Amino acid sequence: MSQTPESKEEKPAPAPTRDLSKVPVGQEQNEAEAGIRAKAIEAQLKKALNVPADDETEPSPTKTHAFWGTQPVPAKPSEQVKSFEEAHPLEDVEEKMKHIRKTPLPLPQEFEWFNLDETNDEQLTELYTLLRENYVSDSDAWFRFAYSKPMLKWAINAPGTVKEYKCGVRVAGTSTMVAFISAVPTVVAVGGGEIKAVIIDFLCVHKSLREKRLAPVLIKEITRRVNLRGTFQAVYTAGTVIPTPYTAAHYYHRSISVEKLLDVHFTGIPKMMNVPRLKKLYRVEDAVETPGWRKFRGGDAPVVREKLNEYLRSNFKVAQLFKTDEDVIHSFKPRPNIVYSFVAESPTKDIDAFGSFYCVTNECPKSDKHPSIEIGYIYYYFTNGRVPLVELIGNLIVEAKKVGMDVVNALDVMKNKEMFTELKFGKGDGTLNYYLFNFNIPALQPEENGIVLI
Ligand code: MYA
Repeated sequence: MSQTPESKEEKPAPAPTRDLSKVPVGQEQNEAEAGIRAKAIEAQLKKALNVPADDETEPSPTKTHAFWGTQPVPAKPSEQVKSFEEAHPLEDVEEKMKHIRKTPLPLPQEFEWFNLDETNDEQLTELYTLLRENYVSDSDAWFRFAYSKPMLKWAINAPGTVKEYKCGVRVAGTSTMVAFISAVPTVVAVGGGEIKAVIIDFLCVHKSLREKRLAPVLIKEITRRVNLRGTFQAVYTAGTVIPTPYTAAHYYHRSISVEKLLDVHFTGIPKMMNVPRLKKLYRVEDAVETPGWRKFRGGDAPVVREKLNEYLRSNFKVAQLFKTDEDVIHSFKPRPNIVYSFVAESPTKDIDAFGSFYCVTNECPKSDKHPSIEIGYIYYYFTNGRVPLVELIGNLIVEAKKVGMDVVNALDVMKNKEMFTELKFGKGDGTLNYYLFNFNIPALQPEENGIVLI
């Protein structure tokens, strides 16, 4: 089956990505509440970071990235190596070890560091609220991510993570959280080798504290904490372009709840189309027909781990690896409204294919018809060929509809491009940049990238 001209014409409305660069930065009412002395704080943050205060700064072309210019990342694309044989860390670990600061970076006196305890509901609610009100939305504010509390708990609590990796900043002596960054340990296959790394996620600064150089303090502090535990590389994604992405992936969207997506302006009606025709186009089967298709179970972990790692290693130049069964169970054991995973078993009980998606609610503050839409994101998968990729992802769309997803999103990473046309995914306008910290690798095409972050 090929994509119809009508669906090609469909132009999805801006979908949420991690790009916050377009969102207005406000000095809002909470500023007064938090008792923020903006200018003084900015100066103190700059001092903590060793960034000169404005009045001390000489205009200079190198100021473009006052922070990133000091970090172990390629400053620009021309500094990226050209082949994996040349791939290398940018900082010498032994040298670095000698200079790791033992105490947290100083914060302005109004604020203090704290390690978020996600088992404490009050603290989890603080994180949920911070992110809901200050994390990522699209440029027109039609959509904003609202990671649920159970989703956050799952995402920041991968095996091997430690309390210092859930790094919060709050107003001193209160529970008011104003910033956050998290790390979870992982292993990344790079070229033929592997590196121990952390995934950095959920960097967020309250809107009232934006552009005061707090983000670099958070990044330096999490780097310090991760270094102290003997890890010197990280992987992360952002909508924003900073020095220097190793690839840039694009979002594709597969409509399920056609009318709802139109109502909230997630999609529009393409020329020569009407609602009944769109509904017919995007109709989804009620059940999966692949023989042996069933939910992933904990007992599948050893086989899924082995086959998934092999698939990721052999098909992509950079990929996340799952080193233990515990990692696989944590990442893929089905959890309602968080993550769903399935396998296709052969008659001889071999696992021939595996697929998963995770769920994020997107609130629609401007819609008077629907408060939110549910988005399923294609996550990790493998198939040995008995179940073609189109069938595997098609099955995930059926499962996504069964659990109430309104749309399925996928990046053009892994082999996803091979199924977009047949499964009627349309290109959105979101771009997600991928980065490695302290490891210089060549620039890649998105389809050479085997990493999907939450
Ligand atoms: S991506 C999601 C990021 N979060 C959001 O988009 C949520 C909404 N936005 C905000 O909360 C703020 O705008 C943020 C910036 C916090 C993003 N990644 O404090 P500032 C640089 C890295 O004055 P603010 C995710 O979670 C910017 O270029 N750097 O700015 C992965 C400038 O540096 P330079 C960023 O707007 C995060 C400096 O910050 C980002 O108030 C991976 C300005 O600081 C960004 N997304 O706050 C983090 N946006 O002058 C890196 C701006 O040099 C991890 N900047 O251009 C690195 C690995 C660390 C661990 C290593 C272990 C070994």
